[in-house]
Amino acid sequence: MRFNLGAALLLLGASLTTAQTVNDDPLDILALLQEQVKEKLEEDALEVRGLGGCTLANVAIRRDWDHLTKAQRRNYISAVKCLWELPSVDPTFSAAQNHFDDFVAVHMNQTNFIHGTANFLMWHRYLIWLWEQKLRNQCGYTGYLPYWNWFKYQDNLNLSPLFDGSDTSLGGDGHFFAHNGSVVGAGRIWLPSGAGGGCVKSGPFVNKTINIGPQQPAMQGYLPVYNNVKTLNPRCQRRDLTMAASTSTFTAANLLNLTIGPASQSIGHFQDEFQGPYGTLRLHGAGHYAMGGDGSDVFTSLNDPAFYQHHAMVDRMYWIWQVLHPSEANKVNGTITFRNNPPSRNGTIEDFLDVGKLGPAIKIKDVLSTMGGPLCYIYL
Ligand SMILES: [Cu+2]
Repeated sequence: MRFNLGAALLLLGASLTTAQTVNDDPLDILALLQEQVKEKLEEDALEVRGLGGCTLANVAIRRDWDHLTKAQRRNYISAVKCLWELPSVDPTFSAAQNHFDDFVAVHMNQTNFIHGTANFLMWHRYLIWLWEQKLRNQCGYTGYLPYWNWFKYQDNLNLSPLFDGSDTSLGGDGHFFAHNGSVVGAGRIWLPSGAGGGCVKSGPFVNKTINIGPQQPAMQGYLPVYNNVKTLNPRCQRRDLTMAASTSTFTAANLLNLTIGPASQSIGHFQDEFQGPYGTLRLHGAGHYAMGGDGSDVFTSLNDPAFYQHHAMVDRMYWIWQVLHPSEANKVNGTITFRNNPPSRNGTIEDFLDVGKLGPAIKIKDVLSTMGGPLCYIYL
């Protein structure tokens, strides 16, 4: 990464002035960023924030999956299973067999209006918050949404407590399925196959049936059915843990660029770099393609339950960036269609986030702060 890291770090002052380099462990950099964020939040706490009475004393804390106890992981897993037992709430989703499927269907319907758009970060923030609320309010989950820390185990995801296939993971790799890798980055990047690609072999969801999609899986040989939310396609959930995506992308250079480097200078730069300029692979995409299989489908990646841990990490990066860049934190950039295709108007903070029957449509400006409006959480 060729940018002046020293200069970027000087701007931040305090705990990041000991210049980090692209050769450092990204976990160490993340710890310093987190420390910086904590200091800023404590300074800000002296001011009146938001209307919801959210303070550092009562804020919910979202944690690394690896830092949950096994009992907490089991609690989360059983709440996810509970969501499959709840009925679908939208009769127009005739393929949805349960409430888990509703989330897949809402995302599928919205795909072209929530990716490569002004609302990408906020729409996904709101969706995963609703997921967290449902797990807590309807399914007995007592914690908050755990995230997948991308910067650990990226060289061997099989060792990650999230993907190790144990009964306290979200399932392991898929059975071997011979295929010719994945095509990503607008068709310009080929990722070689991992050791999986078939049905998830082990873990708590091994007998789970998914019902919607696939529509556009990046994994070769996994044929889309070009369906919609009305086409029932019951099948197993597939995964192909793909270290070619995680090792190459979950790097110190990408982390620094996004949080304090050139890509951090404006919301436009930040979100474009996060999703990957046309024909590139960056952090958001890498999580999806590292999961492979169902998780690699831009329309229906929510069929992989680890979608929510991936997007919690996306949201954590957004949150870190917002706290560190307050002059840009409340802005949006871009239009309301996927990479402005077809051409459309600019998005604004007055735009509504449409999540169908999963929850009320609320305005972007109401989710810009994780401690104002209806939201009240931070990451640790
Ligand atoms: Cu999405």
